[in-house]
Amino acid sequence: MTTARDFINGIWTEAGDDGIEMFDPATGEMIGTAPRSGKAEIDAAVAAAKAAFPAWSETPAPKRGELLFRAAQIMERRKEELGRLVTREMGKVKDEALGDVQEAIDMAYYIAGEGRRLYGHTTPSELPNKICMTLREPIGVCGLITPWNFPVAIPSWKSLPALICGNTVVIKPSEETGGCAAAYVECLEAAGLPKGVVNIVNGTGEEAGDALVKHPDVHVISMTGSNETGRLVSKNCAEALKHLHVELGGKNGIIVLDDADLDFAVQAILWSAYGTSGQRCTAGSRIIVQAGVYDELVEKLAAGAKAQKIGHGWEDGVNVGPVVRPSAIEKIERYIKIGVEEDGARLVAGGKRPEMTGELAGGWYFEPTVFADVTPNMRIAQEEIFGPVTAVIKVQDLDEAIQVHNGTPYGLSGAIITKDLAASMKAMRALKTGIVYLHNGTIGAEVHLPFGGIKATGNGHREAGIAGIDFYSELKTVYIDYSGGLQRAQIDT
Ligand code: UN1
Repeated sequence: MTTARDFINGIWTEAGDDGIEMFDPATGEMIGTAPRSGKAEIDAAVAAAKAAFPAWSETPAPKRGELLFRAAQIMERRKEELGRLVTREMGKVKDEALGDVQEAIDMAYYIAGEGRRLYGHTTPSELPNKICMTLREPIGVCGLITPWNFPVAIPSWKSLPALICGNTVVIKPSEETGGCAAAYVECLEAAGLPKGVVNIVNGTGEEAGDALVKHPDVHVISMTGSNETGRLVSKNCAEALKHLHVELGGKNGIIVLDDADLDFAVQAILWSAYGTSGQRCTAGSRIIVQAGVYDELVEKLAAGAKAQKIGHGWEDGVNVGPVVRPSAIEKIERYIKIGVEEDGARLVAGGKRPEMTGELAGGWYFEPTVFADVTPNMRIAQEEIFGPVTAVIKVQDLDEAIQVHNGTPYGLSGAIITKDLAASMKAMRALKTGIVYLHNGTIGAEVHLPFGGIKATGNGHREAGIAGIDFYSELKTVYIDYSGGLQRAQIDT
C-alpha cells in the first residue's frame, strides 16, 4: 500500500526515524509514519514549483487538460486501492471511501474539460472601434493545506483547478492521511505531469504548514480545517497580501416541517448526521423540527440512530466507522457531558463508546448520538463537535425554524424537508448558508458547483465549479483600440 511520503521535484522521500506515527482508527494499530518535514523541505518544494511554473503555465490549457484526463483514468483504475487506503488512514466506511475517490475522479474529468474553456468575457466598449475583454492568467505557486476527512477528494478540489489554470502546487496534507495524498499524486505523476508541478510536503501545521503559508514565493493559499487555524493562516497571509481561501467549520441545520414524509426525513438525517461518523464540515448537526411532528420524529430518529451498524469501515453493511483519533473521542465525550450537565438536553440515543470486540476493541468508536429538547443557544447547538452527534430543536413554524437555523456563527450547508413548495422556496432564499438542499439533508456536494460557506465558515471564496477556477486565476482586463487615434474613456463621447 502507498505510504505517506514527500514528493519534491519528482523525487519521493519516506519518513526518517523521527516520522509522525500514523494509526488505523478501526483498530488503533500503528500503520506507518509520515515524514516530519519542515522549513527546509518546504523551501525545496516551493523552489521546485517555482522552477516548473514558466513551462507549465505556457503549456496550452487543453494540453494540461489532457494530462488531467489521463490522471482521472488512472484514478479510476486504482479506485478500490485508493478507497482502501482512505478507510485505513481515517476510518470512513467503504461506500464513502470509494465516494471520496470518485469525487477526485469527477473533479479530474470535469477540470480536464475546463482546459478547453477557461473563459473570459468580451464586451462592447463605450467608444467606437474599440473592444474589451478579460483573459485568465495563472498566479504562481499555490500552497494547499488539506484535511483528513476527505483525504483524496479535497486535495483534488484544490490542486486540479489550480493546475488547469497553469499554476504549480505544494500540498501539505494532514498528518493522518499522507498516504492518501501520495496515492493521489502518484496518479498525477503517472499521467505525465512534469516534475515540480505538483509537490507534497508532510509534517505538522506548526512547522510545514506555517513555513508554506509564510514562504514569500507562495502567492496563493487554500486551506480547509479548523476556525482557529483559519484565523491564524489568514493573519499570516494578510502580511504578504496573498490570495487566500479558507474553508472552516459548520453547524448545519436540517428543517423538518409538519407535512414532511418522516421516514424519508429520518433517512436523510441519519445520512447527514452519521455519514463519515459526523466528521464532515457539512454534517447535519442540528435538526430543527416543527412541533406537530416533533415527538414522532425524535422517536424515529433515536430508533434509527440505535440501528446504525458500527464497525470496521471496510466491512459490508457497516454504516458508522470509527472517528479519526483518540482526541476526537475525548472532544465528543466533553460535549456529551456539556449537553447533559450544562445544557440540560435529553440524550435519546448513543452518548458513549460502544463495546467492540476482537481487533476492533482497540479502535476509536462512538455511538451515533441524538440529543432531544435542545434549545437554540445551548453549546451543543452552537459549537462544532465533529463527531456522530446531532441535536434536535423544536420550533412552532417556518419563520421560527429559519430564525433558529440562521442563529449560529457558521453558514456552510442548510436543508429543508417539506412538501410545501412555497415553504421550500422561502427557505431557499432565507437560509444563511453557502449551500442549500431542498428535500434532502446537508451533505452531498457535487464537484461542478461552487462549494463553501458564509459567515464564520469562510472568507467569501468558493472552491470547485467555475468558482474554483476564479480563485486560482488572475483576471487581466484588455482594451483594444483600433480607431487609429486617441480616444479618451469618459471624456470623448
Ligand atoms: C467537507 O466536509 O469538508 O458535500 C467536504 C459533502 C462532501 C464534501 C464535504 N461532498 O458532504
